[in-house]
Amino acid sequence: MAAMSTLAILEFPDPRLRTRAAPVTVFDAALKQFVADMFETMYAANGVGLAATQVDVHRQVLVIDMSEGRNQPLVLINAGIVEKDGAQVYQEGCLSFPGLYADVTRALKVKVKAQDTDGREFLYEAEGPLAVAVQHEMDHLAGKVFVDYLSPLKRSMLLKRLEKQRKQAASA
Ligand code: GNR
Ligand code: NI
Repeated sequence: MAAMSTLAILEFPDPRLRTRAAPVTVFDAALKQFVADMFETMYAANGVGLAATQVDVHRQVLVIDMSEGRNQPLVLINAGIVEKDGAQVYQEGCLSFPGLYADVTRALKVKVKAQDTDGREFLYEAEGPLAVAVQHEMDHLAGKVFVDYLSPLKRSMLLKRLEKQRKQAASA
């Protein structure tokens, strides 16, 4: 395989984060290379997940690794939720909103149908934090971001904080 590289991550309010990803139809070496680059990018940024949308590739590819050892990579291609159950509140962050965190309510358990990099279909069940990550990444592929779930007041407070942090970073 060609050398891996890190990809640039789009940050809010980049309008490209609102793009809906199209299904993957070709399961070739270029797809495997892209998935490797997504993992490289996610690990370099200390993220637990990454959606292709965030690196400006509008195909239904997401990667997750929530393990302590950063050694349990999960890739879901063309993922669709087939079942969800319960509810949980979890404090979320996002690589496209550096430094921002907010509580979001999502399903506690999800069952998804997805494909691997060879196009083989499988079912994947997640619960708790892993289920949060799956839903967060699937949202990105639909052009949705976690602050969309907040009340207008909370969202505007959070986005003002992001602006302030950016100004401080720019003048430091
Ligand atoms: O790195 C990330 N951490 C995180 C924490 C709580 C809930 C969701 C996430 S996903 C995020 C990486 C990211 O932005 N993925 O899209
Ligand atoms: Ni995110």
